[in-house]
Amino acid sequence: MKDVKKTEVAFITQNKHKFIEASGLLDRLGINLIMAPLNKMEIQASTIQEVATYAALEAYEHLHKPLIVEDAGLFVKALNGFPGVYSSYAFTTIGINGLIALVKGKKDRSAFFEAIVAYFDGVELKIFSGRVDGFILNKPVGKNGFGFDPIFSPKESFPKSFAQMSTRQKNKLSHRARAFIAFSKWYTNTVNYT
Ligand code: ITT
Repeated sequence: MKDVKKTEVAFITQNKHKFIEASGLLDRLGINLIMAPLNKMEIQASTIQEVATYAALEAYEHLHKPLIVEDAGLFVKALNGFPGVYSSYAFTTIGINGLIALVKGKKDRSAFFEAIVAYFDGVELKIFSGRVDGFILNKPVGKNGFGFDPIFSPKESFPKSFAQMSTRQKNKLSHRARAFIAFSKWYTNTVNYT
């Protein structure tokens, strides 16, 4: 018999858009994600892997339950990967228009989003990643999503931006969906439901 409680995993995030994207996806895969809006400890580090790992271990000290932390960033080739690990800070300071200004005149508009999902249950620490390649648009388009969605177009759907997609459409391509799908494959194969 399935123990339903064992399929519950807390998602430490204050970003409801991230939660909606991830929970919609995992729900269909049989995992019940619960939003836990704890203040995620974000260390200064040079990679999103380090940020997510540290935050997951730290969050467990407060929650004592299986949990996920996800850290994501937008990496722009012409800016040597900026904003990358500083994406949240860049979004709240220079914002979308500031990023457009930085890439103005650059021939190479390629960029990628990467998401790291860090799972920790007190014993096992597992890291999963997902990436989507695309381009920075000249101007914001679309009203859906969050963050840099209006200026990022995945190469599979160019020139449509993430902000012109429904959550379901974004989940077919996004860095977050890819990282969470990798997590769900491992989780459903590994965690003992009996
Ligand atoms: P939590 O730490 O509470 O989970 P956050 O919004 O701070 O939420 P991140 O640190 O993972 O999330 O993300 C850093 C920034 O990168 C985020 O604020 C957005 O501006 C941007 N970002 C991440 N994923 C994105 C996506 O799917 N679409 C657009 N922008 C995204």
